[in-house]
Amino acid sequence: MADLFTNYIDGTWQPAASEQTFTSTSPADPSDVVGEFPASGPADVDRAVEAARAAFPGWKKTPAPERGKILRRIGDLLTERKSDMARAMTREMGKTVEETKGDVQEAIDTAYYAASETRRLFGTTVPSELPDKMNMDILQPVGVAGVITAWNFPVAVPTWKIFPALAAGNTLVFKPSEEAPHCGALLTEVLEDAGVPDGVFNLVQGAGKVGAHLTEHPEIDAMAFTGSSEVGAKIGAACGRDNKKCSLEMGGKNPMIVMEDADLDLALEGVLWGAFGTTGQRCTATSRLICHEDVHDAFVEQIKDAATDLVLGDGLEEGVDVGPLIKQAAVDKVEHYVGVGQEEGADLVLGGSRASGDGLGDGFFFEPTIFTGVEPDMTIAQEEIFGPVLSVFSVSSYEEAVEIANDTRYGLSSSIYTQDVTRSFRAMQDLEAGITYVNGPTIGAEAHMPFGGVKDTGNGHRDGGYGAFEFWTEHKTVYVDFSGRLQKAQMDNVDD
Ligand code: UN1
Repeated sequence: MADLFTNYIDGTWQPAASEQTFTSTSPADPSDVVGEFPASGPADVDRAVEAARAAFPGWKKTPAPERGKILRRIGDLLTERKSDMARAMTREMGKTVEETKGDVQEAIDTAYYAASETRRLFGTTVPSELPDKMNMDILQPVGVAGVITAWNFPVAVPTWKIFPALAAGNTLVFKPSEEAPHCGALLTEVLEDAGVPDGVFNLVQGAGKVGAHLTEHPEIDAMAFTGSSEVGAKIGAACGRDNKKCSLEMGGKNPMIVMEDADLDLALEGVLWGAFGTTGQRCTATSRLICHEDVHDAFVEQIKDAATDLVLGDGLEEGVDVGPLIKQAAVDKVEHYVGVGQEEGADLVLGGSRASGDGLGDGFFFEPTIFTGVEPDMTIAQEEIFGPVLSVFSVSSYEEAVEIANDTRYGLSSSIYTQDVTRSFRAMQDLEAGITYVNGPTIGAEAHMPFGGVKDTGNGHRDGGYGAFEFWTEHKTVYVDFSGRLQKAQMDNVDD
């Protein structure tokens, strides 16, 4: 019998009202059943939102540093449970244990960071234009929020939203990806055990329709989402219609530029990690390599050799570099793009197929794949593949490299390898992306820095660090008049 998991609403673990469930299995071995999870419906969402609404006034009133104490306990518990959680995460979503440990560590860093911010939720005081009057701008929570996240960073990315939101005094309903419900449950247990008050944080498992109902619920004030641009656009449209605050973190087609003066050994390590780490299933994955023609051929050979040596397998096993894709549909999608790449005339120089063989069983493994001769108008140059596929371009100048780098609807991360300080500073300004790495790959976000993208990747908000607090707070402007008389701004004290 598979383990049976429940939702967490108002401090109580409870099944879906319908008592329906869905199954989560391991992508490395689809016959390994992780558990049965509640296939929630509108009734469950309604209960969770009601609980969050009821808990909001008390949580808002709780002094922020008291909220911070709970966040610190969350960080402590995550630290204690890091290894066990990492193994459970790898089992459910596939990336290597080293990576899932990093994922939990990102959550730990975010917990302590958010806790420290609870003593620094600075407002401002500003001189009034009138005498005996004081102006202030104080920060208040937004209210009751929905959080919907993807499965690829099943603990870190939810916490980028949840921890700052809680620190700032918001109450939440969390719907994790239906591909990683166990990870969502484990995170919720940590919050419960750390003493987050009943109703302040609620977990509702299920598929996209749960998210849609949450988004459209009239008692929801804000939505924070990480996932595909298609789903994000729908959430954004619904929030726009209902005047809800909305933060969207979506796709990427992240370029790494390697100039002729780059340290190629360093760039090699970077491109392997950027393109094939997490099996390419990151919104920050290095999916385009834009290489100067002087080093292109030699560098591509180096990448091919090194990528051939990457060990595919169950992420729970020692020595494995690349885990499986998340599900059969992901294999189909990557295969589709490999076919389109070939039809459109790119050269498949490595991989391109589902991997099977020794120790791989029925897992959704895919060979590290490289295309050269990619042109900007090709599909594999433009669309997010979310798999271990690297599209390589050859360019003759920095200007051409930047033009290609920017020629996409997305704008999440970007990178340049060069030893030239002038060129690297130009790239920081020229690359149209929310994040630019110099001499590092397109992945490697730190918890206290804003994270997010421009163009179709986002809608102007940031996760992570102080960027997240800008989303999770509202400005309250306060005027205190101690003159004892009616003073009229714009009319008193103004020369004719
Ligand atoms: C994502 O792919 O959704 O910097 C986030 C990074 C990771 C986060 C990726 N820490 O790439």
